[in-house]
Order: sequence, then C-alpha cells, then structure tokens
Amino acid sequence: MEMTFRWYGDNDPIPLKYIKQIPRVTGIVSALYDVNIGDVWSTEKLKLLKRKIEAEGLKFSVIESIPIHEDIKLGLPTRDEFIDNYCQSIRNMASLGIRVLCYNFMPVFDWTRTELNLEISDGSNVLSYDHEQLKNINLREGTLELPGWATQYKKKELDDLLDAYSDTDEKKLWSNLEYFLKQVIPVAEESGVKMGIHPDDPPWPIFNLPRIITDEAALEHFVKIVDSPSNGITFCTGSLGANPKIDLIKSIRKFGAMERIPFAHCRNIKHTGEYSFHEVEHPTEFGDINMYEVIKAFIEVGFTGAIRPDHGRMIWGEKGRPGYGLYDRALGSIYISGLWEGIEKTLKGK
Ligand SMILES: [Mn+2]
Repeated sequence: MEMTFRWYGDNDPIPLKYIKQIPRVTGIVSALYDVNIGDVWSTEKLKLLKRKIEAEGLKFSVIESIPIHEDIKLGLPTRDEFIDNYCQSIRNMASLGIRVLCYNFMPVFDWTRTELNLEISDGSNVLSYDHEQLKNINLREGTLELPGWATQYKKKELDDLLDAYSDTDEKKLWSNLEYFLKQVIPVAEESGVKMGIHPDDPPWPIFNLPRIITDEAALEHFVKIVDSPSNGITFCTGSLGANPKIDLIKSIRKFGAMERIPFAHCRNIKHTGEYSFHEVEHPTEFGDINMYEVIKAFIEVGFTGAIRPDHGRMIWGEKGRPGYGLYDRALGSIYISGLWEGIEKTLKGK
C-alpha cells in the first residue's frame, strides 16, 4: 500500500513541504487546473507538476481527475474528438511514469453536498448531505448559490446543460460510458495506466439527472464492460458507504481479488436519514463505516495500490478548501497507516 495525499497544486494553501511531514505519506494525488475540459493534458505541463512534487522528495502517484467532457457523457457527435484528446492525455501521463488515473462519470455535477460547514458535537465542521433539502432546490430558479459547485456554471449554461440531459436516462448514460471505455481502456492498457472510476457521490440520482455508478451490481457490470486490468474502480468508502445497502467489505474482497482497485479513498460518514448523511472523523467508532474491517479486507486481498484519506473535518481553527484541510486529513492518514501496520503484522504473526 502506498499512502498518498491530495494536493491542489500551487493554489492549494497547504504546501507540499507540510504534506511531506505527515508520517508515511510518500505519494501525491494531483491534477492540472488550468486546462479547458476536453483539451489534451500536455506532457510539458504534467512534467512541470511532477518536478515540483519530486523536488520535495514525493512521488506523483495518481492523477485525480481528468474531467470527462459533458459531450462524451451525453453521447454527442462531438465526443470522438474529446475521446481522442482523453487518450492522448493518458499516453502523456504514462510517458512520465504516472500510472493511476481517477475519474468519474457523473453528469453536470461532481460530488454534491447541501452544507459545507455543519458543526458537529465536537465543535468541528463537516460536509453534509440532506436529501430533503436537496429536493427543495430548484436549479432553474434562484441564485445558484449552492454549496461548493453550482457557481461554476452560469445560469444559461446550466439551463442548456440540463435541457441537453432531459432525454438521457440511465440506460443511455451506460451506453455512453461503454462507448468511452471501449476506446479509452485499450489505450490505458497499452500505456500501463490503471483507470479507476470514482463512484457517484452521493450514489443516487440528484436533480433528475441520472447516476449509474451507485451500487455493487453497477460495479459488477462496469468491470465487465471492458475486461482489462486497466478498467478499475477508485474504491471510495465514503461515497459507496452513503448507500447502506452496499456491503463495502464484500465489494473490496471481490473487486480487490480481481485486481480492479488501483486506488482507494478512505472516509467515514454517519447516516442521518435514508438518503442523508454527514462526514465524520476517520476512525470506526465515529461513523457507520467500519474502517478496521475496510483496511483488513484490503490487506487480506493483497491490495498494493494507493490510498488517500478522503475529506476531513475542519478542526483547530483551520480555514480552507471544504473537506481538504490539512489537520484532519493528516490525522486520518496516520490512523489508516496505524491500522495497516497493526493488522498486517498481526496477520503475519509477528
Ligand atoms: Mn472519494
């Protein structure tokens, strides 16, 4: 297992030299943030980012994420050019020895929360999702001042996009994903890159937009679309765990044994309703995810990929990017490393 940490590049208030001081963290998960969606990620830009990371003695282990242009998700005729570009980005990262690519296939919105600053009992602040609150949001009206993401679209742009998706149901989204995978995965395989799709977060449809990477059956279907070691999953315990019907441990054992988990996100959440939850500190006792069993399953299945602590709370007065402060993610990371060492040594009997 390689312990990694997400870094948002030069605009991240957390410098690499701080990340390097977290015990056992050796890898960086990063991305380019100045490339238009759909354009090729050039070797030059990636090389520059890689140099910065390596200058601190860290490794550029995972790209998270190269966004997928909406035209690909919508299956528009323009998708072919964007898919060609995506393939070229994969070849470029591979040429620099970056071998893991995390991505997602969620229409319009990435991860979605209804509150970015929920205060929990210890006085820290966390991200939360309340389904009833989300249902009351009408994207066609209002000011679009929604937590985190909606501000990235202008009103007209969002309206057009929602219209474009009006005839895209789950079946069509699956078929558009299949079209994408059948062209991209052979290139990833040839280049020695493992792609890991991030589950939809939360794993159910929102705003009448379809979401498909939502449960065990979906993951099972997904890995079969292209039977290749490059067609894998970013196993995000927080995203998948939001759906209590998913047996996380069974899924880690199943897809891990198939060697289809190149990358994992570890995060704990607490359910507050059937489709509602808030995030919590990483250890088992604070949430509904048994992190001990999660790590044990990864060890027993022989997982050798990268793990990163996922979203953390805002603690100790830290201000920063929601979910991506330094302190609580560092605590999460050392907790996961501690579990790993303890369980691994116990299993090996030493
Ligand atoms: Mn995640």
